Amino acid sequence: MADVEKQAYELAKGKYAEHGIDVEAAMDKLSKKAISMHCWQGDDVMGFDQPENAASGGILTTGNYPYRARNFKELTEDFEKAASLIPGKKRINLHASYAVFTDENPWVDRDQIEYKHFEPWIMWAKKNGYGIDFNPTLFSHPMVKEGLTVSSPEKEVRDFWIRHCIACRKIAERIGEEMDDMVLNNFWIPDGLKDYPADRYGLRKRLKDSLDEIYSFETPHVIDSVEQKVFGIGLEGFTVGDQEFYVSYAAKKGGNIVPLIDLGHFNPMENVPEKLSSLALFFPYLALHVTRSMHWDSDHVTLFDDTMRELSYEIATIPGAWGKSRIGMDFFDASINRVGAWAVGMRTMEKSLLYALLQPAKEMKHLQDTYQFSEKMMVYEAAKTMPFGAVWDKYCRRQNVPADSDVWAEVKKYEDEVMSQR
Ligand code: RNT
Ligand code: ZN
Repeated sequence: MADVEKQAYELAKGKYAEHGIDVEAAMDKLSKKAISMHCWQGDDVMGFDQPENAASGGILTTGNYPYRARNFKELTEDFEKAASLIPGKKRINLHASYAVFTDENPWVDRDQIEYKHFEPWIMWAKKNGYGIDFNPTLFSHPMVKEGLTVSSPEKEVRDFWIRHCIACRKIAERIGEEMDDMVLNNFWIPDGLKDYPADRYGLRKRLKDSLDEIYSFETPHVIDSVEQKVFGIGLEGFTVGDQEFYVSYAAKKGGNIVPLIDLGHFNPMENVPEKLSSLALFFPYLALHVTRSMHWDSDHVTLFDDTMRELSYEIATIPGAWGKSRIGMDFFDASINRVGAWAVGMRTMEKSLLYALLQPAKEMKHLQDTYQFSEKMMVYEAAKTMPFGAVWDKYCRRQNVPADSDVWAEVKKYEDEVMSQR
């Protein structure tokens, strides 16, 4: 079997070389690019800080698969198991709701959290060689009033969330200092209304004023991203932070504030990968939430589909995009084994990037620029049946992770031995 695999790889390598594509260089490049793996797939976005903590406030997780992680120990052990099945470098994407409370550092509300509440995560990430990204949590909390946080008409509500966001920027900055790294600190603010608004402007003005307060101090170790959305669950009538708002806000503010693009946050007919080339011309970073939306922002586990291939093609071919993209995953499915969900979704990202690095991009660009559109179409089509699978298998083997067909056996074993004991 190993011989067959070896031969398949050598043949594939030769076939790609005929098109001037170096598979070794592609694998090497990919192995150095970190992908941010979101902590929240492991526990259905519940976090550790609220007693009634099922996700709410514009966000929802569905499914009843057993054995979700319930605390820091279980979540980190599941994360490590999943990471052992995924090739490439990893970061961990944390939400503020995952503060670790102990006897020495008892529970505080979200507007009072500090770096010390995340210290266990930092120690653990350092031990495992993961970078860290961060997110304030403006949902699943009683201070989300009628779907509003920093744009609320109530000053008390706005101030609570402004304090939370400021606390999070300070925590992210400290994490960056401790890790000697740039931390992506992403704001998804769910604010919206269920029905048609009577006053859109007022809500947006309050969002802007609150953000100005939140971003009023410098954080040199942080990339601040702002994530728009078309609508939230139960907030279908109006979204305060839409694309125009955040792209304008980030552009006007400058510095390290950038819009974050979530693949599930646009109208279904929009081509989301297409947006990257426009943003790349104007912003220092390309911040991404990679997910699979089905009919709406359903956050299904990412699979190797057209959208993933196109997104990756953009990242691999837009000048500078490989380096300045900050790729984070954002799916959460509670109806399947969560370690398996992480493994498949993250592997899909790696697989799509490898596929993109092996495309005859130079050849196709030349054909486009010389108006040879028939040939370009045919090269594009022919590239689809290149022996990509053999290169992907090789990459997995080199990275000491199982091939696609062996992932489930590993997950099932872990489910039987560890998860089912909970
Ligand atoms: C919600 C946004 C947001 C969240 C995470 C948990 O629609 O996509 O990014 O999924 O922050
Ligand atoms: Zn998102």
